[in-house]
Amino acid sequence: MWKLKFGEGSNSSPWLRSANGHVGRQIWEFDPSLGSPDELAEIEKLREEFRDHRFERKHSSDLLMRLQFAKENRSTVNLPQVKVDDVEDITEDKVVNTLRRGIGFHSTLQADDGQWPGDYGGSLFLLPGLVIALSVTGALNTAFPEEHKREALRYLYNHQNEDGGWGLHIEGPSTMLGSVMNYVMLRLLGEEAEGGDGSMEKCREWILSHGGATAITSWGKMWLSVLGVFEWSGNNPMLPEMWLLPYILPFHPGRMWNHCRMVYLPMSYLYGKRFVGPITPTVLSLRKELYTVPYSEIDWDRARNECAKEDLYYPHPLVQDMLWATLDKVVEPVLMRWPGNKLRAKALRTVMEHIHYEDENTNYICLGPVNKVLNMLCCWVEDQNSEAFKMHLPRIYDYLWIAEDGMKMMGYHGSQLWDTAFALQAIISTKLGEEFGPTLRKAHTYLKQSQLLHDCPGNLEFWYRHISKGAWPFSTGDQGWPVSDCTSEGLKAVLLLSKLPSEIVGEPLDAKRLYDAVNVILSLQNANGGYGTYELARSYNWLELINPAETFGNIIIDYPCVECTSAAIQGLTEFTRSHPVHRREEVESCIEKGAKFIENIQEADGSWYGSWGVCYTYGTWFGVKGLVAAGRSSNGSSTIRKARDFLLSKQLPCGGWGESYLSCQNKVYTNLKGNKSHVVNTAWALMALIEAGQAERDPTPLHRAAKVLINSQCENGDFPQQEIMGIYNGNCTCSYAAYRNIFPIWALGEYYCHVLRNQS
Ligand code: LAN
Repeated sequence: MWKLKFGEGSNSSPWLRSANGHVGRQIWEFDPSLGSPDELAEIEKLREEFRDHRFERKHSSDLLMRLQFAKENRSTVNLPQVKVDDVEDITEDKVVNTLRRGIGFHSTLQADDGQWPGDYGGSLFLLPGLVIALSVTGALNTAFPEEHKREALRYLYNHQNEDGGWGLHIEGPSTMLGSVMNYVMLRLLGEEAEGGDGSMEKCREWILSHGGATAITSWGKMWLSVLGVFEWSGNNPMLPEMWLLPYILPFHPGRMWNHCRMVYLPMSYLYGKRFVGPITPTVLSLRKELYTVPYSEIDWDRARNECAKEDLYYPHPLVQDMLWATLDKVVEPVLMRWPGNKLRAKALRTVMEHIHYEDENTNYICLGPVNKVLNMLCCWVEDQNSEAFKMHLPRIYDYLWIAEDGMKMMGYHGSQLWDTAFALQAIISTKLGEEFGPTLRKAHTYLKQSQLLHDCPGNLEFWYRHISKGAWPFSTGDQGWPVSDCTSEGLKAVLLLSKLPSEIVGEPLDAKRLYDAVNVILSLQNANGGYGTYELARSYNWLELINPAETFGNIIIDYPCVECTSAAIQGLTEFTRSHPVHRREEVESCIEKGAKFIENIQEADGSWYGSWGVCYTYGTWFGVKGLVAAGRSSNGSSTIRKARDFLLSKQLPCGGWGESYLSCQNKVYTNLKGNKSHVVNTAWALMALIEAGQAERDPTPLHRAAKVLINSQCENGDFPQQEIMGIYNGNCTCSYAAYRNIFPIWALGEYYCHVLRNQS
């Protein structure tokens, strides 16, 4: 049976390293000796249910983890489920009962190290990259024993669309990237071209009828080239020499968004080396299976700029195509020959230095799933027996997650810190926190143990790194990348805890460490007042012109967004309440500049566009919350009134809100199919309306929203998993498995304290 383990796990490896005792590490292990026949049958049932409904319900409900925890941790709350028939039925008792059951249940999902583990899957282009890398390095069979393979296959077949292809993510329509990558992965895992009960053939038909694999996006071209089923000459140049250019140039890679920079870093190494894995019979066969014309007749120069229309989210502007053509025809030939190749060798050494720096400073977890796998491959290409490659291998499992739909690769190696900071705020908002002392105390410990205490080593400028000391990461201390809003949410959470009795929640964080967090937040404000994700915006918006990734928008620089700016304002205002004098002027001016930025980016209809969650309900919750924290109110500010009217105009007849990920893609508010409501959107909208002063105006819409949340709660205190709610780069989604618990609790907590209790 599969078991979720924490810390080192049971197969500890001499190559596995941690700076804080592996706090927050979550990995699934298979142990054939575990599981009674009943338990195994129960799991099988969950899997079958998923498979039977896979076309209607694309999102798994993280049931394997929940089953495991249900066996291990008993909830201390034992209350009957409540339902309300109409809004007059809502009483304080019923809300408190719902909250106690909700928190009681959510507490059972907390790991011993204090964080909330969970599924962070959803994107479908990640696992194939890992399988390709493992396959070319010859590590596939050892890294993926039978059970892993079986779960990977289960996942793939569960998420194949009815038309035979795969999307970019679990809810998306078929794309060339998703289809080709997942098809190739199935073949590498041993599936025959005619296997899978017709599934393989159906996928091939999809691929061939949409132009064949030459129409895959640039990232796919790179992966296929590594595997040997695409020619490097069919790729646009990714010059490692970019890293040798002077930093003053606006397009220097050191100025790019860290996720973009860290992905193109190893890609430029593989491109610069023209690395190709061993040409196996499967590779030769794939060359025949994936194209509409014989491999030897493919026009690779044309292929450089081909892209299926299904994949096109950010089409290349003409100047970009001209740029790539020049680099390809003029610059690259010089760098491939003497004396240009001397420069190439130097550039490759520099790139490798940066790769090792990233690996070392993240304990081989790396910034994200894409650069993790690419860095691992580069370490192997540099030296097949390298220690670096061995250090990478055990960290693969940090990214793999098992649920009833199979084994997936996650978009990060978890959202541990993020979920913990939110869960704490949710529980504390209910004013029932003290009943859940042990939960709060453990989570508090997690926050303390995960704060980053040092900057990265060496000259930060040389490594293009911002300061880290005092920041919180998104996941674990070992991963170690500071994130602006994680720092703000972490700071808010520890400040709220510091107001509760320390006998219950543990000692508060040292003031010195709060100051360090504040220092990080102050340092991350851009000149326009806004906040991006990890770093300052280091270049201009127009640089997006050279974004070569057709499937992702806004990747070139670290764009400021409403969420991160609002979080910074909230963190700082909370801080000034308890520490009114520390760097007072800077803090005040930072808050004011942040608020102005938020006002400036409000949409004409009163909403805000959320970049990292779906979408206008998420953005608007942050927009309103940030402005209210900065002292604006609905009486004084038309901005907030407009936001309130916007949200009210989107409330569904049932009283809830349900927003589709398509909102983000199309930048138009879009209801979920069938105008269904969603507990997470409903919670965000309810909280935003409460902040916006709706209770004093007319509480009826709030009662109606609360009714939806109360009635959605399941018998065991859980809430249902509905459509996917995480988003990135405009076009791809990811799962936040804990949101369905956290946000209904939080919203009902606010509703209970600020609407119901105020009324009576
Ligand atoms: C994340 C995950 C965390 C997330 C929040 C902190 C929630 C957000 O408020 C700020 C942005 C951030 C840090 C974020 C940015 C984009 C990420 C890293 C991801 C959504 C997880 C995966 C995604 C990453 C870019 C995926 C790899 C693909 C590329 C296009 C490089």
